[in-house]
Amino acid sequence: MKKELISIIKEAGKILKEGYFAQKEVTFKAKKDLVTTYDIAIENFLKEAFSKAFGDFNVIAEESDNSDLVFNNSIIIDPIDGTTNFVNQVPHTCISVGVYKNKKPYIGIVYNPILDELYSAEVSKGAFCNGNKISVSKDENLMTSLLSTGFPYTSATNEDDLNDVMKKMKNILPNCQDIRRLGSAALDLCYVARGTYEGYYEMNLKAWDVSAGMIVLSEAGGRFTNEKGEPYKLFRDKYIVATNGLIHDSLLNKL
Ligand code: LIP
Repeated sequence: MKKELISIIKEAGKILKEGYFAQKEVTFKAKKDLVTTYDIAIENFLKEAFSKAFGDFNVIAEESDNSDLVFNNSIIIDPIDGTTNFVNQVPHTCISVGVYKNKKPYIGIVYNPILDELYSAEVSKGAFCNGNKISVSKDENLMTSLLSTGFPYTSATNEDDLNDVMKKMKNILPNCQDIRRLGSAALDLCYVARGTYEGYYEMNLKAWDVSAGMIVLSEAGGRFTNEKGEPYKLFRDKYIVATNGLIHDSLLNKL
């Protein structure tokens, strides 16, 4: 299944790459939440190809009405993760596809066609970037850790969320090497998986933002939980905290 998934996602990557350099029609789903005709085109392409190739799975996708779908044997798609980057030609943008069997992680693929980086993982078979095995960093010290985070779209409308972002930043920034905000949760998880970042945290993510990156990260030896240190659950948890495992408790303590 993994090989076939990758070849379909690479085809979809051509649409993303074409759109990245083209004039785009942008509409707003919420005050800060963008969508383009390319998000829809990639999603439709993937849904059609996956339904044909993998009939035993339903497809839960960011731009679709998923209300009558049950999460079980499911392919969870984000056609463009990092849409704001895509619109502004910041090359940190990707297609994210997570496959779940009986609600359990199975295969994760994250593809950035602009930088030509394809992250892939199948449970118990390791994590890879462009076919080369990747693993998390060995840094045990929060103070020398490069971290990443993201800011929720609700920062424009929900003062509690905004205050929580600022509070956590104030607790963590003085106690780590530095913090990045590159704008794609799927890629942020892969950057922890490949050892670029020691850790990453963010609130209000949706299942399609993290469904694939979580599988890549755990196959690379990383750990992810909610902010209380409990196993992170798709469709439930407000916060994801993802690390190399070694700094996990220190990061949770500061959050
Ligand atoms: C986005 C992310 C980004 C995060 C936003 C949003 P989209 O996904 O991956 O890093 O901060 O909250 O979820 O909307 O570009 O698919």
